[in-house]
Amino acid sequence: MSRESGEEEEDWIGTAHPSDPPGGKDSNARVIVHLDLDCFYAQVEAILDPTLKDVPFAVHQKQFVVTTNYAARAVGVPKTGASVAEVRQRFPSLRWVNGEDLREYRRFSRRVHETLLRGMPGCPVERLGMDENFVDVTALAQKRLGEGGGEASSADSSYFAGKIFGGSVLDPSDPAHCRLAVGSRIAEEARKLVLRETGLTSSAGVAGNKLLAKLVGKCHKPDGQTTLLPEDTGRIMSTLDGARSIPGVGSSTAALLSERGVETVADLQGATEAALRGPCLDASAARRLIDLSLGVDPTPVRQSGRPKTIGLEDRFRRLGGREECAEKVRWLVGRLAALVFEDGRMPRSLKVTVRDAAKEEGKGFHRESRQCKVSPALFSDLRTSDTLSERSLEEITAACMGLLEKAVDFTGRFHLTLLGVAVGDLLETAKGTRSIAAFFGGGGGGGGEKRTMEDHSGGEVGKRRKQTGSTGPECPEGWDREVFSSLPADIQRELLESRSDPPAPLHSSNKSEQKKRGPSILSYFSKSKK
Ligand code: TTP
Ligand code: MG
Repeated sequence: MSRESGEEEEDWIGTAHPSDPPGGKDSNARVIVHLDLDCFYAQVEAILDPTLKDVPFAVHQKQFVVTTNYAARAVGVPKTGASVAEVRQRFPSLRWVNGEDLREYRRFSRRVHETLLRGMPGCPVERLGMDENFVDVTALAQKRLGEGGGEASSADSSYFAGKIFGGSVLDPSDPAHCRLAVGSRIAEEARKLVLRETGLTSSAGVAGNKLLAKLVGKCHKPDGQTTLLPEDTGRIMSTLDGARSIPGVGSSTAALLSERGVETVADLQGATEAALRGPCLDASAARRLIDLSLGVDPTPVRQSGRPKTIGLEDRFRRLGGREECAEKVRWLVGRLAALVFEDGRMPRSLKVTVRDAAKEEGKGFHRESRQCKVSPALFSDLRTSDTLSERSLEEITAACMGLLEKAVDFTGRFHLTLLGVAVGDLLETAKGTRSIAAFFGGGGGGGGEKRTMEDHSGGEVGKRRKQTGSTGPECPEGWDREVFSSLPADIQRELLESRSDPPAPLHSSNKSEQKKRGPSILSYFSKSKK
């Protein structure tokens, strides 16, 4: 199954920010909405092919089911994870759609995020994976309460949009109840807006923090929403069993907890910071874990910016050997190229992630990453298309294999079940909004085509851009003339003024060498080995 990196269950443990309020001081004054799209990939597929509407079908990637629509779930088809062969055998008349091309999913995902941003001005919107968003609607709810939404304070439970967790009732004299009641109406408006703008239904949870909003949102799916009143926090937490069922506790954290004898949410609730502290788990992480098990989550909704890395990974039962790995890496790099082109920034580092089951042996998931600096010149093909030339593909694949060999001993015992490639250290191109294509191909004076995050036309991918020459200064000896001449004149001059540093190597994992050089813009001009 291939998913974009970062989509996988994340450990939230590390995401608390030093400036966040300390654990234990959860604020029930907040109103947080968690919005999750219903059977996301399946809904997108049914929009693209209306003959799928209301017909039971499954979306698969290779031999695994990644999601099924609700018509299929109603007849017992599992939601995700089952093998295609097994499901085919049990449900011979089920329709199938290949979900390996993620482009449309990403496009819809972006549109949903942008719709929420536009529709709820002043509310931070944080995107989590492809189909989830948190929205902090506290200020909006407060404003509405002050503006006549104060009607909530004289209303009954029917004022709530959707359901209230556990059938609890509104106490109109409780300000937290009134805020959440108004929040439930805002959540309903948000869901209607997303449906109108994108055609996608969603489900929502409304609560005083992110953790609780995410948990309660699962209660009425699809196309439903649920609000959690603060006094029901203990009740909802007691519905969880294994520690891993706490949103934010990923597989590695669960493995660390298990080493300390903590298996369930109840175990964690009864644990002390001192008992949890140890290798890979410091005091603040221990505190945070205990807080999460009690439904306490002070982390703010952070407005999502552009991702820090772009990557994708693929899973397998087993990868045979070096050659097979190289083939997979090559395939991943080819797909990564389209994402980089679409994003528009210039990568300056390359990362490979691997999961080696041979190193697990009861120690939980073993993921390892290796990374190195690269010259953006490696990706210069993407100035005109979303596809790398054979030579660039080979070079990037070779760089990835160099990294992979640092993590995997191909001469010894290994059992690879996951491979991922990603690029990072992404440099915004001129003026911050122009694509890599425009940067390289836009010509003198900065007149290249503009692409911004608002641009979500699927037709962008693969679109060719005109390349015009520059009338700027002469390209210095040893620099990539083609790249240099296609830059705006002001940037050419800037480069010439700062050219005391030698250009960086094409790709190097020598940290001291990189440190000396720093992320100089000159490093773009190291000549590729083509
Ligand atoms: P989910 O939100 O977990 O599932 P869903 O949206 O399909 O269904 P639900 O109505 O229960 O929310 O995941 C979002 C998408 O991510 C899903 O449509 C397909 C993809 N996905 C994978 O590719 N691999 C996986 O293992 C899972 C769980 C999801
Ligand atoms: Mg979903």
